Amino acid sequence: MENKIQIVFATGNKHKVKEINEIAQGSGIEFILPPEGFDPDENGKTFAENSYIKAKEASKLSHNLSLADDSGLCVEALNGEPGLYSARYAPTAQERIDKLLKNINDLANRKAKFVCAMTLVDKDGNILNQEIGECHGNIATKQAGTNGFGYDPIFIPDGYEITIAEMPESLKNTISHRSIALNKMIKYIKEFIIDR
Ligand code: ITT
Repeated sequence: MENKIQIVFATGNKHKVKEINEIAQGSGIEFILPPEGFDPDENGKTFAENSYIKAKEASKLSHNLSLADDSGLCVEALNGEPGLYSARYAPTAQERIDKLLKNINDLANRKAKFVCAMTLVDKDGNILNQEIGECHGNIATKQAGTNGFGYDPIFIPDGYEITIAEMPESLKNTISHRSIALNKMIKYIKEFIIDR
């Protein structure tokens, strides 16, 4: 059996862990949830800063290499909103979608991007590497599909005519902001940690 190295993935969002383990298949890395009590104060001013806050908190609890992602949807016509506040834009996932569709209602410019910043820290919380991934597209006029999570039902990536929630998850995982950032991070982990 393949001997995998384990890295804590500092999140409370189970969809993210599922996605990153699918993206990381064959890399020799397994991402595991942080220990109980993981509850970081995400008060950073950028995606990168928040990903560092989460990774550092997970390394403090687990004494293990830890990776975190902070991500969100930035809508051009709404000055980048909900952006850093994507998870806190409204109380539930459906209310967040409804609010975004209402706010963008009659705006012609529907351009948007998903952004994912990742930070990898060592067992003492020192930053080893940071990466960014972006996925550009447009906000749909109405929601469609049930795959994925969050704003996937209203985001149509460039080059496609369906929302991410209408795609098989295997396709999302080849084009998403998270897969772009993670593939760069995996390259770093292989070169500087596994093959060192
Ligand atoms: P953790 O902080 O515990 O990792 P979270 O869901 O709160 O979990 P973020 O603070 O990074 O994560 O917020 C990201 C939000 O942005 C997330 O809740 C979704 O609403 C949205 N989002 C991020 N990536 C997404 C994706 O791949 N598809 C759809 N929505 C996404």
